[in-house]
Amino acid sequence: MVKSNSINTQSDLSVTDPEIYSAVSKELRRQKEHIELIASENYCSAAVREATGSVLTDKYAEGYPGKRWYGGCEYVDIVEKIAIERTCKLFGAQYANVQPHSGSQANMAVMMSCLPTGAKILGMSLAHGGHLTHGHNRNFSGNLYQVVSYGVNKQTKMIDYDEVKSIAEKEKPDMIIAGASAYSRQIDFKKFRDIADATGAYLLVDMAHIAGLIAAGLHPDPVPYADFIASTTHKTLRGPRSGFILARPEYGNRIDSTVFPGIQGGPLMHIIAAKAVAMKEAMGEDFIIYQKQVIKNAQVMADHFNENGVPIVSGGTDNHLMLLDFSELNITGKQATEWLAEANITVNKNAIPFDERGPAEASGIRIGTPSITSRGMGQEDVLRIAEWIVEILSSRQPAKTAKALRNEVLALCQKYPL
Ligand code: DSN
Repeated sequence: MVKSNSINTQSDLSVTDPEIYSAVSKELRRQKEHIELIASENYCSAAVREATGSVLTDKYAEGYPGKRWYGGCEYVDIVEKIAIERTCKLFGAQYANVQPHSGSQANMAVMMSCLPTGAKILGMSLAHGGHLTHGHNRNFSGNLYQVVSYGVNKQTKMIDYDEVKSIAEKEKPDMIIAGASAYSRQIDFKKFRDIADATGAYLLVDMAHIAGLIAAGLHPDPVPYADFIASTTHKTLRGPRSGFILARPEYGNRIDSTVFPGIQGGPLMHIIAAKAVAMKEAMGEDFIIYQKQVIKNAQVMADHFNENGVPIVSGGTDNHLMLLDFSELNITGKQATEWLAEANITVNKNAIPFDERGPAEASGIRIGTPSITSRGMGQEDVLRIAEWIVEILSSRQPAKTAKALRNEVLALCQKYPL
């Protein structure tokens, strides 16, 4: 018999907390019945999810394997050591810290490990595809540091490395950040390294979006060039929602002490276990096949948009995402997001480089293929999705057209169950 003061570990969420159970169930149904095109999302495996729901959530383990502030860490030590070893092996790195709770915390730990307050950072501007943590004025990075930004070339909409170099020569930043959240072209990390060397800056690569492509050898590798690499684990890498850091080994101690006790307390050991599982999955042949299909699917969609009056920023994609450019169309990103939602197609509005609209309306949407590819969709399926999107965006009555297409979307979702 369960004593009244003991926790029932067998409890069913639907019984213990029907309100939360109901919201979780509805989210599962939403995921099953919608085509997910948010470029930063993915579906992790059942094994990754099992680890995130494991008893490791109960364990405090401040410190690092073998050097904890709490007793009883013998099993979580095994988990964290495996996670570190696998992360290093997967990316060919010599040092990894798997404790950051997110990509933002990973970036914060890197910057705070080597930059004094007031140092200067040079990152890609958010308006051109960068990230909040690369120097936005409402983020810690923009508050703690002096910020200078680079963007994309007005004609090509690609990073202009000569321009990055001339900004770096003029501004002499202490750190250059390479990496983006809405940029569809390969990033040349060697060129960034050369610029950092010529100007005496650290090079931080934020590979959050493309970590899975890099792990599969389908995007140039930042490891030989970067001083530090920060990443999330849940985008193309298809792990749990979290982050990690790679660095040259000489920076390891500084990073470790900045993550804990510098900016975080107890690590989330259940999530670290799930990261270890995801790294193992990413070492398999299937993972490479998956990532190839992610890129192929993105290129099929981009070609269809380009050929049917909805241009892609920079003309195409080399990775898992693309930005649709509405600057010459009479629609906004906000409208498109709402219309597509009527067809159970989920995207996010996104500013495009040199956008004349504000970010709340935006002149584009960002589309990514990691999630639909995880469902098993191939080129024919994604072409159909691109056709639906064009049909909706070019309709005189977009919301009505979208609603009329919803049953076809549902049928495709049913064909590829989660
Ligand atoms: N919010 C993520 C994205 O959507 O790209 C970046 O952190």
